[in-house]
Amino acid sequence: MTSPTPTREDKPNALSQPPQEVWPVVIIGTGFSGLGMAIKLREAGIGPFVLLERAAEIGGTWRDNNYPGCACDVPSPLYSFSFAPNPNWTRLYAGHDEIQAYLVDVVKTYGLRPHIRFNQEVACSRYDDKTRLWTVTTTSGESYRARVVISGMGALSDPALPNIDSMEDFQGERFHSAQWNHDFDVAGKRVAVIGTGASAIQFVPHLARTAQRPHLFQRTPPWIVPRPDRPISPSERALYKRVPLAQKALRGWIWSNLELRALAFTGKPVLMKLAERFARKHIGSQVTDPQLLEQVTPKFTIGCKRVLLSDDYYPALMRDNVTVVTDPIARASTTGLETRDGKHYEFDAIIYGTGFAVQRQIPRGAIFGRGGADLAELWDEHMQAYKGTCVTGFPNLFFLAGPNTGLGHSSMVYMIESQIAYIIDALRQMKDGGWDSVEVQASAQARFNKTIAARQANTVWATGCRSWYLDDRGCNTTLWPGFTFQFRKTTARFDAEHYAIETTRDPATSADGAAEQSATALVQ
Ligand code: N01
Repeated sequence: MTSPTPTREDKPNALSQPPQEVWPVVIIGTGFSGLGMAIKLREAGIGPFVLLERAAEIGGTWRDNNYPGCACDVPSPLYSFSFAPNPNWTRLYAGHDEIQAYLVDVVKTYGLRPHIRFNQEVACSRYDDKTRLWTVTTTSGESYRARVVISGMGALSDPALPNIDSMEDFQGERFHSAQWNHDFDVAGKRVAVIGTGASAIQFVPHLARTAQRPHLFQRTPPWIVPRPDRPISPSERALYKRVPLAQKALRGWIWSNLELRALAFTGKPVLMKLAERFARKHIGSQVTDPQLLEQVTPKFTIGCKRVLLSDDYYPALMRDNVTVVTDPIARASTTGLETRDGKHYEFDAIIYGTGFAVQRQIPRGAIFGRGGADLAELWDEHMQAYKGTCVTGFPNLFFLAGPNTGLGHSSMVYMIESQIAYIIDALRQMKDGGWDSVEVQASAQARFNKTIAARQANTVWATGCRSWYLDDRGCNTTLWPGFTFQFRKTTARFDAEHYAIETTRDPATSADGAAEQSATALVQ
């Protein structure tokens, strides 16, 4: 990785210490979001800040998802920070180990470790209207007072487990793909996999090679297209090291190509017909068994759920030792799973590839804003924010990868960087203006979400399939319905005119003596 201003990792500095026990900024999480935010705060001279990490290591979803075969389905020159290119990727689509190593390297290069408090799982964040400060408490009982809280918790952090009758009776091994039990040797074992999403299609080929007779319980077959992966040769890597512009050009080329897909996803779902023909050809070329072909050919519009990339999934299903089960699971027993048609299957282990609790990512009692409002209650109907970043009633709270910032066609890191720039501009304006708090106006948030909802109506995600993109009411609360450059444009400047602003000079503050606290500067 190359960085313009590398700093020593181990050297604590002033920015890692809180002044007067109030942190100007607390960041939650150390995945791409939290780390990128911290780097840009440093560059802007805003802080001190602290990053709270629930685990003992950095990495977020890329730390947790380390199942066999885990890799990124976005090319790595784009699935990395624009300001920290990595000339050392060994493949176009990097595997888990390389991505996690990249993030560890970013932490080292930018000297972030002294800013991180590990094993600090945030239990509750509460805003105090009088002091205009947040108090963030962790499950270990520590608390951090802060002027600004930035959530980098992400949407794909908490596994979703299926609600299957009597599952607790099963005596074998059970785990979710994001909590892979590496101590459990699958070799020669009878293994059930529940789910056939992005994660499952990556680890099933491994199980097909190692386990005795994997059974794949499929509810809906996904659309899968070829994965145009390739090694990046040593000479190509040397070129990227010597001429960073060459890798930048590759990044730009990948970005533009992926961006074209947004047209089909969001404007003209009819264009998806071409993609569907391509995917059908892929299935047909790899699945020669007519019964399996029928089982794995999707019946919904391609793109309605995430389009997956794989060259080794269908060949894995074609193996004699692998069985695809499409009868719904009725219940579990002490020794296995029973399907609705009355068949019973015995297993040594059940592996959940059932995805994440995206729609219920903020539990009740976790975030309290102005007047003690509980964000989870507010989001009961629909998760929504302004520009995926701020929520009315929750001053000085910023979300990275928040509602409607997800993508079906390109790199989340690009979206995260857009939000980071927006937040940095917000904090700069707060600092320059001597503002205590910024809170998005309800009218601006409502207008923004009305536009988003209208645009969702024409997207491929609204063509009738069930996916985690939609909430219980069928509202798409997760994806950005447009090009990524449009999101960048909308977040290019912090539009203070759409925010309610409170300053230290407000009588309400000084009257009760809170002005002293509120003077916590957003700068060292
Ligand atoms: O989860 P999923 P995932 N009984 O939600 C099935 C990202 N990601 O962990 O389709 C039976 O995609 C469910 O069936 P159905 C990416 O954004 C990125 O695989 O709902 N089955 C489905 O088959 C992705 O979208 C990379 O009918 C049940 C599967 O479980 C997201 O993570 C790599 C069930 C869940 O699929 C999540 O992917 C991997 C039940 N009760 C993941 N409940 C990259 O490369 C659910 N299912 C960047």
